[in-house]
Amino acid sequence: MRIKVINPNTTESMTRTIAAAARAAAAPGTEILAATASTGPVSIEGHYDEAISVIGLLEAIREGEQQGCDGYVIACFGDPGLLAAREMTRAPVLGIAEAAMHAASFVATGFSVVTTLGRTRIIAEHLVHAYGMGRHCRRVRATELAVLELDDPASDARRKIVNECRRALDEDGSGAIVLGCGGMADLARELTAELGVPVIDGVGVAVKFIEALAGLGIGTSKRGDFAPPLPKFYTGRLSDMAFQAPGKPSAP
Ligand code: 5HY
Repeated sequence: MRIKVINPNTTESMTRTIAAAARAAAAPGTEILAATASTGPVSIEGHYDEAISVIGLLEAIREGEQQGCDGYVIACFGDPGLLAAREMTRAPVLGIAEAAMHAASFVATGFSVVTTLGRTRIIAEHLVHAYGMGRHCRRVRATELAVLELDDPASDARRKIVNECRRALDEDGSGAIVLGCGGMADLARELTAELGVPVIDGVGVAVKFIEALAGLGIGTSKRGDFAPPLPKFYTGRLSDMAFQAPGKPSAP
């Protein structure tokens, strides 16, 4: 099985962190292809960054279709471009936020999300409700860390994340923690041991969910809004983004 794990920001060191978490979770027969967006923001911290990041994400999905991928992980906690990506492929596509929230709902009556900036907290709250997780998620918390501080040993990021997790367990009535950034993927196992509760990273969970879905032959439905994009011309800087269905011309 071949699963493509895509970091929609353009920071290679974060892709390495994400890829390591994906490979640690993958079964022996699963190949992980890790990709960094070829264009877009170095970190995704808001709606504008997310919108711009989708182009690089969809280009990576398009490449993955040529690579014969059996599933895709969008390794950014905003799950940018998730629905557009699902239009492009018959393979399962999971975002790390949706995957992590579902996993947390299986193992605890309530969970808290610990993410980066306050504005990301608000975006994650939108996702909680979009995914129907309102009765499971007790609170979304911000550490006020910038995404790129996660890669900076001088930022004291780990301590700030642990402290916010402890506040969540003490104050929110939560039994599990969801790590709200792809750049935190390397912390899940050690924080689970340190805090004594499930601390869930969506990268590893998404890999295992895709192994399950693809292993059962369950792919993305091609009916309704996940049907392939309609053939049409695209103009300007994105003229090469016209969707090319396998074996069909991209424009009428
Ligand atoms: C992420 N941003 O997972 C999100 C999360 C965040 O560049 N990778 C990013 O903190 O906004």
